Amino acid sequence: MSGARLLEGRLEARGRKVAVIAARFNDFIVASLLKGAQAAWVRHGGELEDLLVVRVPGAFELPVAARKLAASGRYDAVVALGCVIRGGTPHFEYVAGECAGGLQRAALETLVPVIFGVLTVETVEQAIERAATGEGNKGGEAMEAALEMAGVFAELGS
Ligand code: INI
Repeated sequence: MSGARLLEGRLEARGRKVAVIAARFNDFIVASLLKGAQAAWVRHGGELEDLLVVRVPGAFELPVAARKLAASGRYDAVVALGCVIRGGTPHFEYVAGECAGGLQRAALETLVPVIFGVLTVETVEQAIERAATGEGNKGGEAMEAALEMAGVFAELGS
């Protein structure tokens, strides 16, 4: 709509404080998501030394760690990375559902953007596709969502 005031977050890592939490479960996938997130951080001007990476056992533990980091007041955004494969567990609904709901609650309760970089897929093949190097890596997309939200919130102020 013409004339409307538009507020958008720029993809800029300089000066931003971001924490990444990465589940260790399915690490053969999550390690690639983490690489994608780190590459996006650097691509947008960040220094790797300025990025905090926290490891937790599995996707189920991501929300509590996200809540703690977000509530600390030290981060502009938190990125949660994990991988839940339906074929791999009868717990899929519990793990994936609680993880998604818990991450959203962490964001709403703290008003710090918490980004859902968790693959919830049917098969290992789908997970590999979404964690591949380069464009389409969901870890990279999650980092860009974090930077965009951090930028929007910086513009909105407190
Ligand atoms: N954790 C995952 O991150 N992905 C999975 O696919 C998964 N499966 O298959 O169960 C999984 N389970 C572990 C869970 O997240 C917790 O770490 C564990 O239950 C301890 O609380």
